[in-house]
Amino acid sequence: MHFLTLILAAPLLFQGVFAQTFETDILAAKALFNLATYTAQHGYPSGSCTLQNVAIRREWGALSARERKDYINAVKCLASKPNKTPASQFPGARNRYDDFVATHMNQTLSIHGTGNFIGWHRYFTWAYEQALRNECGYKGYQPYWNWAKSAMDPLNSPMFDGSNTSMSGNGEYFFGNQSWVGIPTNDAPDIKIPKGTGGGCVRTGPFKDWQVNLGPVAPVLTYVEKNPDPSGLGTYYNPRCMRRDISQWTSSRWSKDSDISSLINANTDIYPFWSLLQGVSSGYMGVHAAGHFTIGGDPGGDFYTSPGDPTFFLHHAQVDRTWWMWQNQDPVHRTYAVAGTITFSNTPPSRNATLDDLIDLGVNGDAIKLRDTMSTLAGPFCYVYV
Ligand SMILES: [Cu+2]
Repeated sequence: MHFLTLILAAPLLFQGVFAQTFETDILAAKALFNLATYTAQHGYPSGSCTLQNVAIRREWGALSARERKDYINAVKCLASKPNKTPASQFPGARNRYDDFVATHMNQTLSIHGTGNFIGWHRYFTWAYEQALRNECGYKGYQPYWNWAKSAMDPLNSPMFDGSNTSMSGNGEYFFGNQSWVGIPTNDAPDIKIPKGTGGGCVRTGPFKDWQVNLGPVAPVLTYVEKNPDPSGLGTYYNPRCMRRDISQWTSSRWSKDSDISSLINANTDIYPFWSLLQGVSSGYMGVHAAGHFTIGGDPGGDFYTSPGDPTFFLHHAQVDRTWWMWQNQDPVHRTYAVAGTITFSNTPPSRNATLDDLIDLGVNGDAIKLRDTMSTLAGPFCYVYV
């Protein structure tokens, strides 16, 4: 598709209720337009990736039923292939999907609340997309979950409605002994998310028999036992069902269209954008945290093990899209902007992250520099969002 056609057609690619995502749709179209202008003036940042051959990542609800099934089948295929992670490191990693969970668990404290947070997760999500394509014959690209589309009613959205073209639905109702989930922790809650209508095993949709093998390390559900690994790193084989407690309470407060657009529009410097995007502070949840806690459960709500729920990658594609939209409102000044240090929330205090810092995905990808993750048209990447 020619690039200008793409810009003009972009609004038509959004199915569902247009008004729910109007402001961010405009920001995404503007990002594409600015990127076209930028590359026309400055040339392409890498030789081989152009806006004529670029991959286009689309929203889950905008994919056809066939396309969604192809994606689902590729995810299941990955979970049926042998792992590459050595048993000496992660004895519980039993398949190729677990390799991605293990990589994230291994590095949790050096890739969150850090300067490499958004770049690391961009590269991680891309490496997962490549594994689906190269190892499981998937022909599409990584879809994203636009939180705004489902913010008011996630349980009836194409993502979570439990149909055979969804990413499976809520967990079964399970009361347990818990009436709320504490964020950031149950012991020291800044926000208390009231219990939803799930909390038990996911028993609808394509992932109703999905087996979680690793973790939990930091379970938000008090009735889910921690992984038996005495090191606390959650590496032992711990097969269990996937649980969710999908939270409309969370999504309707913090991941609406206006929450995303104001994050982008109100923060022209990288530091506040990066900081507000991510986490939790004084009763406020950034869109990144809000997406994770809209899904909740085990492993979805676990800081370390969250990639064990396959919606992780659709969520992080939208985190990446949010960054991409922010970058490309002003590509000249924002593409290579970095904020943050190299330790989680700068604890213990550490130096600032730099573009020369290495990002390593273990068995899932070569080490590259943070610089190489900054443009979706350079480094290993060649994609845009609509
Ligand atoms: Cu993460």
